[in-house]
Amino acid sequence: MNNLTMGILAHVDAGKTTLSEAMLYLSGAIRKAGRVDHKDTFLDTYELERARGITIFSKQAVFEYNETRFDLLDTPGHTDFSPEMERTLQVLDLAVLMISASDGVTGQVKLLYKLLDHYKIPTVIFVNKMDQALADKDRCLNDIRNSLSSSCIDLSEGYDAPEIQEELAMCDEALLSDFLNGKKIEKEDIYSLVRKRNCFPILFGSALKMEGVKELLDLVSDLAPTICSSEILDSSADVKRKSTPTAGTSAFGARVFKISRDPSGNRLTHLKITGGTLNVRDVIGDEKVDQIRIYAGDKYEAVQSATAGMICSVTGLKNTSPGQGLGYLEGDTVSEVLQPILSCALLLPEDINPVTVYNDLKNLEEEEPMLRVSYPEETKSIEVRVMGEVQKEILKHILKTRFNIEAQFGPAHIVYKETIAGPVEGVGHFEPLRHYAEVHLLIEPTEPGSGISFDSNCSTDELALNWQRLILTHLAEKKHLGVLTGSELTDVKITLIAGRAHEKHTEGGDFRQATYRAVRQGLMQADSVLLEPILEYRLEVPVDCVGRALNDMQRMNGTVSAPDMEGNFSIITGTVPVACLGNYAQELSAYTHGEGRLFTTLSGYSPCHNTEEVLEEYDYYPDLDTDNPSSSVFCQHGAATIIPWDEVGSHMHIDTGWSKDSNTGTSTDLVDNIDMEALKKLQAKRASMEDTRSFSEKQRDYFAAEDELKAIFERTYGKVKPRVGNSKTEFDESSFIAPDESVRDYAVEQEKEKKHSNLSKKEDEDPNKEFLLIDGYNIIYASENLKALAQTDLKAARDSLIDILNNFQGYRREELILVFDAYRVRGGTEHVEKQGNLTVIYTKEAETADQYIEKAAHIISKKYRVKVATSDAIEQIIVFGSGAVRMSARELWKEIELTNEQIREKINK
Ligand SMILES: Nc1nc2c(ncn2[C@@H]2O[C@H](COP(=O)(O)OP(=O)(O)OP(=O)(O)O)[C@@H](O)[C@H]2O)c(=O)[nH]1
Ligand SMILES: [Mg+2]
Repeated sequence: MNNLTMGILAHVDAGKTTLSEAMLYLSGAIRKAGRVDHKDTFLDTYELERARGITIFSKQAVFEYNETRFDLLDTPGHTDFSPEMERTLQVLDLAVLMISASDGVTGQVKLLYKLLDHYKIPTVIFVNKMDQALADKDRCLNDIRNSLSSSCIDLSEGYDAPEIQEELAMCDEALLSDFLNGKKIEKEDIYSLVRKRNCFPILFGSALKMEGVKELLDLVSDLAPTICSSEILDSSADVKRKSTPTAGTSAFGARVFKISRDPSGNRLTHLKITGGTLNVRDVIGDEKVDQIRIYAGDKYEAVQSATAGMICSVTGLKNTSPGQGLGYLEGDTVSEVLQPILSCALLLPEDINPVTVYNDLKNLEEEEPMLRVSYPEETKSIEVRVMGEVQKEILKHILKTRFNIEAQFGPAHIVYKETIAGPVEGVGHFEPLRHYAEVHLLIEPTEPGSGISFDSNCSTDELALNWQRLILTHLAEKKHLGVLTGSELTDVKITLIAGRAHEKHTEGGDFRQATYRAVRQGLMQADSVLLEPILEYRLEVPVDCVGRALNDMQRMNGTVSAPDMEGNFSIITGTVPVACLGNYAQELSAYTHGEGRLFTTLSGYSPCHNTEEVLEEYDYYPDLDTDNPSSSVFCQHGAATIIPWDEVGSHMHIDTGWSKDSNTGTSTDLVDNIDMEALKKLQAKRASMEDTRSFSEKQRDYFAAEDELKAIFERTYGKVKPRVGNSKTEFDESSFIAPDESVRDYAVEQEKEKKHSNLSKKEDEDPNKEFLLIDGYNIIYASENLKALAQTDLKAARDSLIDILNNFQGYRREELILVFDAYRVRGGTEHVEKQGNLTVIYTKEAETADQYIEKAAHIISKKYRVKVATSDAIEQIIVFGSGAVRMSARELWKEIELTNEQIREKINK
């Protein structure tokens, strides 16, 4: 029996769920067809779906019809849930694109049509709601053929009529020549046209009245043998659709398309088996498959195994993610096209710890990866990406019901992107002692909306294939950030044009460093272009309001078509920046007294209409973004040295000979569309602004650069490994300052006991107690005075900090714990000193202060609130993950100053 995965896609409310219900009913899979309006459908099972009458989550069901087993996927039509819909596209063999006769071809339908093309999915069109009085078959047909493609052909009356035969023949050159030689076009020809996406049959009907549904079932089941056949067609479509089982192999392969949780909280990995068989207790990666479920609505049947072509949901896997390939598809990840264009801060009640919420949201992000949950240092509030208002409502509901969090959303911000205007060579070099990698990349702008692509054009004599592959993996594993605002880079092609490895010293992580740096170095030289999201709109207003509507759209930097008339309404179409449209729907409703209608769909990203303003607002300094450095690391006189991006060119070991004037690479006319003069001026201003930085900013920058080297190393090789005795750490040995000898004099046992009694004593005291863990050396080095002192007398600097903190402790409610690194001291042991009210801890050999802090924060945060003061960017993430809040060294110093002022004030009174 053939097994076909079929998805139903449409604009919101076109009748997808109703059609799914009708198919399940007619095939005998369910006894009674439910009604969306009666809140009793088989597939809209989630309480909010029933309440609102819309589908929010894609749902699956199985039915059999004419010797074919169908895995049916019903998808949400609301644009806020388009990412959920798009995820199903990764596994479809066939799509039913529904068009509501009353709405016609909407922007959303056009978007779906484009997506189906992107994923190369054979498609059948079903025009629904033909039972409604105003439904007009000819008008719909014209609309579809004009707006989508003339390969959309009406097969509702069969295919024998001469004009239909002609239309079909026009879909394929070979077929046309046969047709002109007198051949009649047969069913099989049509099936093969559909599979190759050269023809899109159209049927008409009413899902609600179950008219035309049987005809649709007949057509899709007739198509099944051709679509499921493993015969390779001459079309590129088959190459793209890797999710179709490969004939002749029994190797297991699967594509994950969705993660969700069942009502008991079990994590479900929804996947399509693309090859071989999956059995219960099979091991994927290093995880065991517990249960294999075949879902139908919210019910499921647990099975022992699932075979190629089937959709199933698996428990027991914790590390899967949508788009991931398993088995022979491992490493082959599908990335999504649609991305949220808005970002919102989550507003939480005061008594709720953002750390807990952050962790909950990270959990939720597995199910909706588009949320891109973040906790930016600057704003100190959780940010999520959202598609729109309805999704926000649903998120609020999920946070309340699943995690018992009452959250609100702050105002939405636009998600900008960046690209470049002309080709550029980016270079990166990473060579701390005993490491080596050099990478040269050609970065070229590509068509708007094309995203990022990667390629290699580098001789294997110069760089072995495995290193080349690694570089391509590193390019693909990260979202690269532009240098104007730190927004995501898009619409570029990055080609590896040269690279060098060292026979002995190159390690995998070295190429990661060199690659990331090469991208940023390239961007620093390029003319960057800020992109903003643009909507395609259709505005319907009463004729007497058209003047106002045209004015408004132009005022909002929109384009406008010449108005069309439809009855008493004027129709204007065009594009408008999302940032300008704001709440126009409300305004429209007011001035048209509720008669005007506005339809919008995301059309893509275009050069920003107010770049200068946005840059002012972002105030992003690429040089200060230490997580995304553009500099390179060279080995000079036996020491690692950071060379800034604008000087690295002459240091590189390879010269590719590439120059802006040589003819490689393509430019776009993006430059013409934006005010490059203004941009250049602004960039110059920003560059000069660095000299006007305040003292503390300069200090921050200075240390950021110094910390960078340490940070790189930790990012690349991880910090959990003990570092003493590991030869690879030698490069930063000189920069490490050994703690004073005298601190080792304490007896180990005594100290341990002290420390434990200290910590446990505190636990016994006040449950509202808070702890502040302080990374000692980081704080010393964030103060100009103490740093200078440390250079001549480290102990004096430490003592001075201890004094300052002791004073500070007297005015704080938190318990202060000051931690000093001792991990370089051979035979050094962990010990604790009590200095006044302050607890001072010296870490043991092979343990850094941040390792200690991480561990301690983890333990203490189970019971108490923990804050960590440090300036290490890496630590922030780790410590944060363990449930502690972080403050920077600068902030701690500010607080200390403030407290001192207060003390002075008190004394003076
Ligand atoms: N008159 C008429 N109404 C229909 C037909 N099909 C669906 N409807 C109605 O249209 C509304 C939306 O139907 P749904 O099946 O929920 O539409 P949907 O495409 O699944 O909607 P989303 O999942 O929210 O995108 C409901 O009120 C249905 O009863 C039809 O053929 N004729
Ligand atoms: Mg639905």
